Amino acid sequence: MNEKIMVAGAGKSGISAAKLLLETGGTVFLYDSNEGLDAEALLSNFPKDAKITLKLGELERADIAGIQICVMSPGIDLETPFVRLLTDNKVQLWSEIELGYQVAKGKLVAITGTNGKTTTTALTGCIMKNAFGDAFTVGNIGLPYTEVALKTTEHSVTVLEASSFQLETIIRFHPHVAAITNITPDHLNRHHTMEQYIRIKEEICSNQTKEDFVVLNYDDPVLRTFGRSALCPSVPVFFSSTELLEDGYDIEDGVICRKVKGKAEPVIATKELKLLGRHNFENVMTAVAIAVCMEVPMAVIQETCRKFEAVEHRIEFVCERYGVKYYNDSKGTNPDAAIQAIKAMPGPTLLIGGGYDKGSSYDEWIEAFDGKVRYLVLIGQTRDAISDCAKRHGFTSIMFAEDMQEAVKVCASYANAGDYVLLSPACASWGMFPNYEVRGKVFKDCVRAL
Ligand code: UMA
Repeated sequence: MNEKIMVAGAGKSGISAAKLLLETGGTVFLYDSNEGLDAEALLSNFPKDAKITLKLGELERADIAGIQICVMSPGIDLETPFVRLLTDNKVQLWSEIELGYQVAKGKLVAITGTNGKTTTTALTGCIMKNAFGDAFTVGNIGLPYTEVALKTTEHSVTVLEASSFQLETIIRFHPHVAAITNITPDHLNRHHTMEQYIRIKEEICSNQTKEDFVVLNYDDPVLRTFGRSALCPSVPVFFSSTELLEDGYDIEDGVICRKVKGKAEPVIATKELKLLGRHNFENVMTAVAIAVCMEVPMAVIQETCRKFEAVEHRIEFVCERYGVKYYNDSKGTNPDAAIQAIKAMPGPTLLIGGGYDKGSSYDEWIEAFDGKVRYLVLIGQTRDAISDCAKRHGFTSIMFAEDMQEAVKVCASYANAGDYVLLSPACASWGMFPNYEVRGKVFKDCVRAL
């Protein structure tokens, strides 16, 4: 890449992309619309003599003279005026994962979907590491693809979590195995319509051929139709947690099975897994299906699934105290995610909820309690709104706490042996914590101090 390439956005993706371009002999024009950023701190990421120029604030036509490619950070909306300026001037937009793909070697697995993609990516990454050794886990999960692309060899396997933002500007990006876990409404403020959001998710297979595979959720009508249509360019592999399939992956009498022409090969019993809940069994089926497509021996798949623990802050088991099991689901920052967590609890639960007000409706979450929640302990700005909503649904076992420490103490004193305590707030953490990670860590510290 010995031409001058623009990189838009100076966050994680932009810095990694710029470093990669410089290392491959390119010249970089790094741009960020936020003029409040510290230019010196940003430039300290690169060697002093690096061929890089930085511009913060408004992008002008003169800035992009001679530029033909712009590597986009995922957080940049394509309708932003500076992006229009680029496309009006025939600058080709490359997703950061497109740049990673064009430089990386070896085989690529890419996973997208509205929910479950991080857990599926983490589990698939572990399976690939155990099977092939030379494996990387990258993408929306937190480590940009461009950060590792130059370290890959033709023997490497890279497992990438792809968000709709990253898929919007791919060109040649071509995973050998792709997966779409499910599609439900999300990010519609950026993609506008469900049709558009679905189209972008399905882009993950756009460069695949009949030599490739796409793992799809049979229970999702959109994905079932897609897999069976001429629009799907690769071989579809279905999984279902609700129906028995002739071919694919399903759950028979609590055992995840691989089905070939109706014949079942047991893979793993769901009770052997450390992950809880039907949605997690779907994530495991997706990872197993991907691994089989990648020709990983079944024994390696089974062993890895058995040992795999939840991703931090997603229905993460913390510890057991006096017969009570504590789970941290601080990533349950919206009612949909919190519904999955409460459904996953196997018995009576004391639930800690509440936080920053995003204007969500809590009705479906309260309905999902389904007789399982013994006490609801509320913290944060939304506690009155949630309490009012719960009462409207006839749920009155509610207590308020001033902070996390008090909430954990209340739960510990009201819980009986055999109960579960779950932090799954259905709200963002802001107001009480800087982010959901800190909220989850504080919860775990309070629990471990009991
Ligand atoms: N920026 C502009 N102009 C704009 C918008 C943003 O210049 O119009 C600049 C900002 O000023 C900032 C930079 O772009 O300096 C931020 O870029 P970014 O938002 O793309 O963030 P990164 O740090 O590069 O992180 C991104 C992903 N962020 C988003 O998609 C919003 C991370 O996913 C991902 O882990 C990381 O790349 C590595 O691949 C986060 C996320 O929230 C976790 N993802 C969404 C989700 O999971 O729902 C999609």
